[in-house]
Amino acid sequence: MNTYRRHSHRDLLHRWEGNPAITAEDIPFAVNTVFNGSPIVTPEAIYLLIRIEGMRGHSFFALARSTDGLHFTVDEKPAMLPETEGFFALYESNGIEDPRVTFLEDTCYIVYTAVGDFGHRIALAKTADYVHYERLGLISEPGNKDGILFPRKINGKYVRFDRPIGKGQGSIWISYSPDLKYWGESKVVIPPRGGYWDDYRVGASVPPIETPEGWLEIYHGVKMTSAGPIYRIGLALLDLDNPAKVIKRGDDPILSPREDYERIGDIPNVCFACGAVIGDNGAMKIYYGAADTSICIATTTLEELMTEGFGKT
Ligand code: BMA
Repeated sequence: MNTYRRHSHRDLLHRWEGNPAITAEDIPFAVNTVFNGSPIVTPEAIYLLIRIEGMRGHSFFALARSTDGLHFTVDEKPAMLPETEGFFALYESNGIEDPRVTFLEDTCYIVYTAVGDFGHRIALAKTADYVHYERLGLISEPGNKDGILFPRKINGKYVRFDRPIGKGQGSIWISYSPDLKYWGESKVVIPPRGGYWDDYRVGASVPPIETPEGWLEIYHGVKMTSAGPIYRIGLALLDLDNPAKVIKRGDDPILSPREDYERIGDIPNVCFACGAVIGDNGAMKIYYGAADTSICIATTTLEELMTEGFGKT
């Protein structure tokens, strides 16, 4: 049993009182919803690369700008639209979703989900100015999403998490690459747990955070109920040299849908993180999509996650 008692007496994370931080009303053009944003931290600003679902139903990305990581202004024009010509067009015909940003060897990479008539694929892009995005490749076949790059090579190889679907179930897998193009040595790392809050599907949410004790992965877990899925946020700690090895996993979620903005929306009962910002003192802001309808912020510290997020066991 975890020992923490917060806000609702049930969540470790602290919801920002200004939630929801970004809604469709904050987008300077007509959109259906905005959710699932990933932060880009530079010396000048904290940007959020956000997923917007347009009126037609296809998603794309826009850049939101901030100086405090809390109050954002969204650019007048989208930052990255689904490709309509060339190789990517066929695989992005239904949109691009859920960007996850990782700085790796001084390059800002974005792993996102390309959605086409053949299904969901993981794609890789990079940006130098956060306004222009260069596609590097589609790095999985269909049936895969929640791709995330580790922020450094491990044992000389690039490392990623992803979430292929097998037998209807979704587990977090790891793969390795010499060049960010060809991936292999794939194996399952974090499967769903029978009967738990994450018993149906799990996926990596926030790019792994390096701590002295291991890679901290903030992931999402789905429980399927008779009223539909519930998306919650939880923790796992992985070995620094061998991130395929789970050191421990929190028994309880650290954030569950409880507020109206998490309960009510296009997809109810969703807290779905895509990134976090960590200050020098370990203060954290976790950005999460709420009910696939807005972007919200939850705060904590690295110490709080490490000392209380895994319970007593
Ligand atoms: C996941 C992704 C997310 C979405 C979530 C909840 O599978 O598609 O984009 O926020 O479902 O609907």
